[in-house]
Amino acid sequence: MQIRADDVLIVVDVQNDFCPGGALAVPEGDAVIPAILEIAPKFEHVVLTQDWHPAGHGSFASSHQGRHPLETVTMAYGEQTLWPDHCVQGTWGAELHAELKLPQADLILRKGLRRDVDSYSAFFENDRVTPTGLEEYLRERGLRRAFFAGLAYDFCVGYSALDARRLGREAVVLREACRAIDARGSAAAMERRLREAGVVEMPSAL
Ligand code: VGL
Ligand code: ZN
Repeated sequence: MQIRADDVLIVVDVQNDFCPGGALAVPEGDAVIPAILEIAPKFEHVVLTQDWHPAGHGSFASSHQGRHPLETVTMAYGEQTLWPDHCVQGTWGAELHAELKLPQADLILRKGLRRDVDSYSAFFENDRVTPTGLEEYLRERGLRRAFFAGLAYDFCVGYSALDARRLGREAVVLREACRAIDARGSAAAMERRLREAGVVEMPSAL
């Protein structure tokens, strides 16, 4: 696929906590890094996202008495999966992985800042209506097709790509530059949703 000047690569949540040794380690999470470093130079525009929660965030199982990671709770906006404490603002786990050297990136977008609303998608919080500002940013800068890589395929990458389609964008997931948490079949479920939404899946080789 020919990359154009108005394409953007969105690198989702390649942070210490999602890599081996982190609080919410995605299997082989760090394996996305060489793949991303290989494809990023083909893009004129790169945006990085960073899961960035306050301590005591509502998506943490520890914030709900007697509840455990991967259980679900009902929040004001609907069902929310619970996670171990992760990507707490200012901690090592929240830092972008040191090997993800992308100094050319246009923007680092932080999400999940509000205690009572999680944000998987880079575009909207989990209430599906509160914007993160990314759509406005891309529009103002004239960026159109969105390519996705990073962590985790079945959560933040997948929901970001679904929202890009919902916003009328072409969306491409670079599958080999992603890894999944795959809790209870979530990777296969996301693959189906992406296909139904018209998201294109490609290997990372562009
Ligand atoms: C993510 C679960 C909780 C992700 C973030 O980046 O996919 N997953 N927070
Ligand atoms: Zn999170």
